[in-house]
Amino acid sequence: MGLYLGLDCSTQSLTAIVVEIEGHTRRVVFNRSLNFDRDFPEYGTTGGVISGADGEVQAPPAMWADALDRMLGELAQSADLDLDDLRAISGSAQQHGSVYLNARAPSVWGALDPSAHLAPQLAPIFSRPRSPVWLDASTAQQCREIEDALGGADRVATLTGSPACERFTGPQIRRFAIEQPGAYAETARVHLVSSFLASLVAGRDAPIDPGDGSGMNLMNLRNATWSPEALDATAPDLAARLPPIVPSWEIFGTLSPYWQKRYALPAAAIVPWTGDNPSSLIGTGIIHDRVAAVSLGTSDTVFALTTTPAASSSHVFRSPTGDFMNLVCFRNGSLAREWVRMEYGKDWDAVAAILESSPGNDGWLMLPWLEIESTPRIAHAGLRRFGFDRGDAARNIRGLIEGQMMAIANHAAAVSGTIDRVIATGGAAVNRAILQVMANVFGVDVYRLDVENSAALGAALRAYHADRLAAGEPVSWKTVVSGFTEPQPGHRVWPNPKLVAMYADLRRDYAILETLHKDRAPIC
Ligand code: ADP
Ligand code: XUL
Repeated sequence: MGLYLGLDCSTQSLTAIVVEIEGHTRRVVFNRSLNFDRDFPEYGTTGGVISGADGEVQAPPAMWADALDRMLGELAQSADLDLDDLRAISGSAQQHGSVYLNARAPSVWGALDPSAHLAPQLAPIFSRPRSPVWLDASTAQQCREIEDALGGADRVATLTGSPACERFTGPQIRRFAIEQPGAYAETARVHLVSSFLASLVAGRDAPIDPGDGSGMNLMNLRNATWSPEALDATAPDLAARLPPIVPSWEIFGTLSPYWQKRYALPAAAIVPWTGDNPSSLIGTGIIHDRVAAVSLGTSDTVFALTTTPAASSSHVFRSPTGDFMNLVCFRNGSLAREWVRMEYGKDWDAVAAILESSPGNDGWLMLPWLEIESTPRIAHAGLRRFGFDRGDAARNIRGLIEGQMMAIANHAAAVSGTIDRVIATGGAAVNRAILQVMANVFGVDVYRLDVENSAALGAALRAYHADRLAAGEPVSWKTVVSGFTEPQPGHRVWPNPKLVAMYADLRRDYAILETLHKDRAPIC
């Protein structure tokens, strides 16, 4: 019997999924989440992060380590599992965030005391106690400087897959190197959240995979190697501070002696971790043409697999299959939905009833930019309401959620030419009423999958894929995802043709408003 563990360290939580795969047996046998705010209140996060001045949004890397420790402890105590069968482990994490380590890190995580908690033992290794994460929007100036040095936004996009973006790792490293040169000099290694956690699991310095490496503005997208000119444009002596990039399926170590002794776990193979979106590509099984995934997590993203990157997509990443994936990311995702729900004192059932009661919001639109937005890039944060005011709960709720779905559908055209089906994932995908709006706005069937955390599932399936490859028994990606990601008829949400026609008109109006207002300040 083969067990494979996938971990996902997202913005708000850490999830672990174990799959059992042997012959025709394919099932999830462990699925648990720890929420950072609720389960680790001592770190003082809200939504998993700590917001500061000037658009800074950070998180303590020690919190992620603490969550990993607790999760592996819970896994080890799970009476239903024979963990001697655990063959391989992989993971994913929120993209772009960076962890800064001094030269002591390798000796510390190579000699951890298994009788003691992980996080306090890591205290000596950080050259920066907090990690900037993907919500950080403090690096506009560094983005401009990098683009100037490399010949403009289009050139950066062609080279690295994306124009210089505030949340991407390169601009974040540049700001740190310029503003805290002493601490940068102390930094021997810059990890992504994914490769940092992979290092903790393996007890050694982990590589970065091309999927998450392409969210940095530092990797040459075509050949998946560090781009010397991008590194030079970012910070001094950066090459020596970055881990190597290796193929997503190249096993680089085994579960470290710390975990083996602490929780009596076996020496399972460790497969490089990747970003949450690349991992979700596997966990949603969207390895076919004309299918897009929409992730309604802290961020909303829409993405699709491609063999040839689209020039129109705002981001092109490498996918864990070795191909490419086009992706568009919206910063105002679940937190904006959560805000409008709380602002008007509703629970999710009441929100669903409001969405169902008057689809199309009687033609009234809202640009749902509660916080600064990445798609489109806007100059000033703030909701823009057209035809109604702040006092009307139903119109505000519908306006915000319908606006989000119209934005996703409009920008999805840059990700995949024709979309026949959407797979919805992320925390808000449990809300059928939101998926109904999505189906009507897109005009195609929307499916939710049985396993909600597609990033953690993707990580477990990637562990299986790499393990079989290393054993000389490679399995196709189609085989890897089968039994876990087939859309189930009971989870199908189909569009209503009359509403599809109505939203087609509204989507055109929405696109016009978006263009007109992205550079203007809100008026109310
Ligand atoms: P991430 O992986 O980015 O940390 P998740 O994918 O776990 O986030 O999604 C968490 C979000 O899911 C919460 O912020 C919450 O707003 C949203 N959510 C949870 N349940 C519902 C629901 N029934 N309807 C809409 N949104 C929900
Ligand atoms: C993608 C992005 C977010 C994070 C957090 O570019 O910034 O989706 O990966 O989930």
